[in-house]
This record gives sequence, structure tokens and C-alpha cells, in this order.
Amino acid sequence: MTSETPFQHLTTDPAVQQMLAKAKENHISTVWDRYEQMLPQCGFGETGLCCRHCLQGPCRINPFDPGAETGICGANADVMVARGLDRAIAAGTAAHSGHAKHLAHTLLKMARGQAKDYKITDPVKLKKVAARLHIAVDGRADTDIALDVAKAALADFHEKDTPVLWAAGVVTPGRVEVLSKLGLVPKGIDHEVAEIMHRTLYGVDADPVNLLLGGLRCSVADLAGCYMGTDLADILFGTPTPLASQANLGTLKKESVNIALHGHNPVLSEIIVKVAGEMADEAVAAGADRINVVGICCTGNELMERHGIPSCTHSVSQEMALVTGAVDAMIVDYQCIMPSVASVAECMGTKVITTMDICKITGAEHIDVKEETAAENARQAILQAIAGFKKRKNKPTHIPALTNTVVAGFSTESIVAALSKLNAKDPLAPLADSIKSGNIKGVCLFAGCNNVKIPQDINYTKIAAKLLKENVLVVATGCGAGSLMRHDFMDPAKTRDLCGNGLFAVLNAIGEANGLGGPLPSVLHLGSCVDNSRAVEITVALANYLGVDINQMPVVASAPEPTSEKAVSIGTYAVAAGLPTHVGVMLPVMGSALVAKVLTQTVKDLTGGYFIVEPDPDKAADMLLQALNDRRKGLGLV
Ligand code: NFS
Ligand code: SF4
Repeated sequence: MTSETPFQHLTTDPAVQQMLAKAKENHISTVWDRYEQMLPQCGFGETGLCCRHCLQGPCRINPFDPGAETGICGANADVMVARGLDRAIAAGTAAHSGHAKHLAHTLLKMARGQAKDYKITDPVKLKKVAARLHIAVDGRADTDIALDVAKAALADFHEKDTPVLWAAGVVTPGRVEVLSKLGLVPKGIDHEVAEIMHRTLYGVDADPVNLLLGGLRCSVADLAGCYMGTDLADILFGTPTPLASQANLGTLKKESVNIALHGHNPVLSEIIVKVAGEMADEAVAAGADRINVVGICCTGNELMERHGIPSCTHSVSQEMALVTGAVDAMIVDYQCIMPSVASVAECMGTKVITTMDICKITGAEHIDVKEETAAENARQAILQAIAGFKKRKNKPTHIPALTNTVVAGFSTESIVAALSKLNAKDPLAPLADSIKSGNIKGVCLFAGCNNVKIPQDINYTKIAAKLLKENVLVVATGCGAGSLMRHDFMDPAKTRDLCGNGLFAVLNAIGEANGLGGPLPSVLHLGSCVDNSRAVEITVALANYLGVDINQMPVVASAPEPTSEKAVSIGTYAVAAGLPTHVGVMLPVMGSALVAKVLTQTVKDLTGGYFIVEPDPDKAADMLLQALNDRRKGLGLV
């Protein structure tokens, strides 16, 4: 270690450290400052022992005060905690599936000729999805198939006699059976969200275990929303294939019109990228060399996986992109956008542009983006960015000269295609054989956010480093992928150093067979948070191949730095699917020993999955390895 920077305790990303110094110099309040001001945080809230579900409240239960064991209505700690967790799962489900529903409407409008800026980019995926939904494909026009797929998607939202297709149709037959027996197959995605709101209302469900089962069923609806989000985005915008890109704040360019796209849904960002490509002349006329589009958070992941658009920064460091002074417009859709970006932008003399009805931010400019007029709306937003560039071009910028090489674009389809170069007839065999032989000990999915309570990226990097050395195949999504890419885990030049010999041999063989002249990156980037579906798809394919269920697979998941309620719903569906699932931040459930026990132990007897709550990254890595070893033993593997 050379000299310590004063911000190492906040973030391990050197580019973000530089920007924190800049923010301090310019008296810009950051998420870390506001966290500091918030301390000490409320112990009732932290442990889940606070309820505001009715107007007699708020109620809180002091676990150390034997005199106050319930809220005013009599709800005890277990009920309060379970209700709170359920509502977080419902919120996460509503967000992922809202994103998917938006895509379904786009697909529907496209198929009806009402959204001319969109088209079917991947007809093969369209047919694959249609076939899974039992929609006829032979001899039909793509748009007719797309219309039926969009209608089937929208039908999955409301309660009906048949199960949610995007849930029951995407897991192993064994899992459908397990979930059916437990009553955990959702009947409609929106129906499950609404039912959680109902049962957690004042004076409804007061049985903590029943409440938790309801939460589990809602989380399966969340899986459906995620899976649908991936499917429909692939159909409309293309299924990812491996490509090279770059990450971190150094991807902003002083001489270019820098547009940072932040949020989640490719419905917006895809059109911005397309239209920006057509507006280069206008940027040049304004004195720029080009338009430089970069991504933040999951919309950045969506753009990187499909187009190799660089990823600027992620999650907790989103304000830092603005602190560079080089962003000419931050265009956002919805989810994970800190309202503070509007004030940081104001300090830096730039603009945040909101685009969605449901996500306006005071201080930001709003351009209403509709599918029918998407390109026109995108043009309007890009013109704002060009105007912003004109204003800032002679002013100093502070762009950290730091970028990381990234190879991304791993979908189930592209992974199977890569494997088929090793075995054309039986593409899953090389992967299954590596798992059997122990060259690959198992698979770990890293998902979720950064959290201001944890030095940014430290848990991801420490756990991933340990697992890779132990020959665990690591895949990542969301800001987890963002974190690992900003620390070179997706640079194939680092694979040799990062991986154990067995894993390296496999990644190298696949890379060589595909003409890469070297290995795949040590961590495979599967995309955005909805693309956790890709991890499910691969796990299910492997489980079916091996003739086992998901709860027997040597596969684990980890959200080592979660923030959003979406991370809670994803973690819960991983548990419902049968996976040991680590979280590195205390969930607000510690106020109920019963709920904590159900989540970490009892649920194992039901779904085979369970939560591992462990803030210490070294211990967490050991626990994940232990879980993988237990699964291997169960399959008779050493
Ligand atoms: Ni996932 Fe992605 Fe990031 Fe967390 Fe937010 S962007 S949808 S919720 S913060 S990983
Ligand atoms: Fe208090 Fe019960 Fe109302 Fe919650 S629902 S605020 S515990 S009275």
C-alpha cells in the first residue's frame, strides 16, 4: 500500500475516491455525508420493530422492555417484522414487473404498428419464448407472434385460473411440484403484489409464518417479472453476445457531448443510443468531437450487454459522475435514481432530465417519453445535452483517468453458443463435466447494489476473489456486475491471476475454442438485475441436464451490498428457487427471532433454499463455499 487516501473507508474505487475529494472541495453534499448525518439510525427501524400500517400508530416494540410486547392493535414483533418484509418483497416485485409490463406494452404497440421506433431485433428469441408459452409459431409473421407474446405477458399480471406462465414455465419440473405443494405458485403478478398489501393491512394476517409464505409466493411473481423483462428486452433489442467495453468514470470524455443514461428500462435508453448515433453532426457543429453515451446502474448494464456502451459508475457513486463536471445531461427513467442527483447537477451547472410519468424529480427537467413518439422525444433530450456541452466546453472538468477493460454480453444463449464450440452436439456437457470433475466447484451469482453502509465494492471484491481461487464459476448482474467490472474482474487479461487452476482451464478452453486467443473474463456479466433470470435459466438448464432439482445444484447467490427492496425480492426468489442466498447487510428482521429462524433455517425444509446473513466478507465467502461443498456431497461429488 502506498499513501492512504482519506476516502478509502467509503469506497474502494480509486476513481470515486478522487471525486469525493472534489466534492468535498466544492462543498457538495454526497450520499456518504448524508449517511453520516443520519447516524445513529433508529434501532426500531433497523430491526423491523416499527409499524406505520394504521393511523393509531406509529407503534414500536422495544425488545428490551418486557412491558411493551405488541403494538397498539396487538401485533407482536414477529407479525410486525413479517409484515414489513412482505411489503419490501411486494415493492421489489412491483418494480421489476412494472419494468416488464412497460416492455410488454412496447411490444404490443410495436406489433400493432403504433410504435415505429421499435422493432423485433431477435426473431429467434421471439420464437423460443412463444414456444415456451405454447403460442403457435409455424408459418406466422413475426409481428403476429409478437402480438400474442405481448398479450400473454399482460395476461400474466392479473389473477387467472392458470399459474403465471413466466413462473411455472421457467423452472424445473421438480420445482413446479415443490412450489405447487407449498401453494407458492403465483396466480397473477399484480395479484400477488395486491394481496401482500391486503394481508399486511391493519387487522388482517397476524400469523408470521403464513405471512412469510405469502412473501415467498410474491417473490416467485418477482422471478416472473424479471424473466419477462429479460425475454421481452431480448426480443425487442437483441440477445446479448460477448463484446468488449470499458467501465468507470474515465469513460466520460472532455471533448465529447457526454450523456449519462441512468435507470433501468431499455425502452428509453435504446432509443437514445440510436438517435444519438444520428445526431453526431449536430454535436460536431457545437464544437464536440462526438456524442459519448455512457450508462449508470442497470440501464448501463442493458446497454453494455447489447451494444458495448461503457458503464460510467454504479449505485452508491451515481452522484460522482456529475461531480466530474463533464456530464452534459443525465437522462433517467426510473428506479435507483437518488433524488440528490438533481441538486448535484445544479451545483455542477448541468441537467437531469426525467422521462417517465411515474418518476419526476423536483429540480430536474421533464420530457415525457412515449413509445409512439420515442425518437422525437429522444432528440429533444439529446439537444438539451448538446446545449449543455456548449455551456461547459471551456470550463474545467475533473475526469479521473481511470478505466477498466470489460468483456460483457453473456446470455444463456451466448454461453451455450460458446460451449458448443467445445461440444457441438452436447453443449452443456463441458460445463456439467467440469462441475462433476471439480474443475468447477460450483457457481456463485453476485447480484444487487452498493450500500452506503459498506465501503463501496469491498464485499463483492473480497468474496469474489476468494471464490474464484477456489474454482467457483462467478456470474454477476446489476450493480454487482458494475462493482466487479470496476475492479478488473471482467478483464480477460486478469483471469489467470484471479482464478484457481481448474476454473482457469475451463475459461481458457472456452475462450480458445471461440477464437479469443485467451480465456473468458473471470466473472461473466449476465446483465441487469432483471437478468438474474439468465442465472436462473442457466441453473435450470444444468439441473435438467443433470436430472436434479435446483435445490440440489452446487449453485449459490450473494447480494453482499444490497440496498433496494428489489434486492430483497430477488434474494427471496432465489431462496424459493432452492438456493443458499447470502446477504451482506442486516435485513430489518432481527427484531423477530422467529422470522430470522424461518428465513435462515426452517425454509430450508420447504424449498431447500435459505438465507445466509453475514456482513463479514471473509466469513461469507467461507459460508458460501461450505454451502457449495454440502451440495456437492449431496450429489456424490468430491
Ligand atoms: Ni438492482 Fe439495478 Fe443497482 Fe441495486 Fe439499483 S441499479 S435493478 S436495485 S442499485 S443493483
Ligand atoms: Fe400499531 Fe397495529 Fe397500527 Fe401497526 S397496525 S401501527 S402495530 S396499531
